[in-house]
Amino acid sequence: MKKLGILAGVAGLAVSTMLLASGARSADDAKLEQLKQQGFARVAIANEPPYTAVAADGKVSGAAPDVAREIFKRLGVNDIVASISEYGAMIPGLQAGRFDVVTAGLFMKPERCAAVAYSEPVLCDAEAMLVKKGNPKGFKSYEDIAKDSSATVGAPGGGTEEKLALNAGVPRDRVIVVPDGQSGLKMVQDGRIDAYSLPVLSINDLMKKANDPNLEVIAPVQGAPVYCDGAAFKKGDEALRDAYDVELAKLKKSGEFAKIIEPYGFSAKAAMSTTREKLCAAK
Ligand code: 6CS
Repeated sequence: MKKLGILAGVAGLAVSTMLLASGARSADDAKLEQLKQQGFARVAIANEPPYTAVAADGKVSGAAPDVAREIFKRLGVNDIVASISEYGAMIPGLQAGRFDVVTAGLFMKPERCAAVAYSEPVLCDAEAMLVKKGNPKGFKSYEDIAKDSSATVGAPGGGTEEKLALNAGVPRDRVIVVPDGQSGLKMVQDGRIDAYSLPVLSINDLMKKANDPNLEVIAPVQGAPVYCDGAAFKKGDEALRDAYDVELAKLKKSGEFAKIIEPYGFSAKAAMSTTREKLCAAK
């Protein structure tokens, strides 16, 4: 048995030596080393301003990618390359290795926390609904929509608002999956849905750009929690997540975190006043 132990020790030493030679401090850092070699981190986004945005020339911005770009730069990963994904496809895509991390405003909830390795909180927001001017059906909550058998609400597929509406008792056939903000806006304007639900800052961004006096924002949606996202890493990449968190904490402490997210309308204080542990435990 002693001989086996010596052999295992020698093999382990060989692996560590190879990794140390490559600059990794441990086998766990292999993912970070791989991203450094790759020269970029592949991030999943939704193109939902001000969380995430892709300009006509392909430039990626938004509070979540901007924080990620800065942190990866400090980790020695020079850039990020973004892919647009539906919220409901982000975690499966991460688990399948299509992305290295989700930086999209993917809100922390227990079921998601069980599926990915979240960073500490980054972007926090309440929920909102876009309705016709005057709020003709008097919506204040998802329960109000559930109670009105003629009412329909649009929301992102696999998104938090879809789940909130279903959990509030809105039947499946009255919760309409909407692919993106522009479609949701148009569907409300055309009367094809009675309400379109996204986080407050996303709805406000749509409203501002639409400049349509026949629309109204209901915010916050009564009874809906304030959520916060984090960067979501694949289970098994906790060492990369931990390295990300070290740099995120430095950004928060130095005030640079606020400088990045607050011009988009987000509150640094809100993200700094809670933790992944609390958000992942929230009912
Ligand atoms: O985390 C989510 O599911 C939600 N987050 C954002 C930023 N927009 C909509 C989405 O449903």
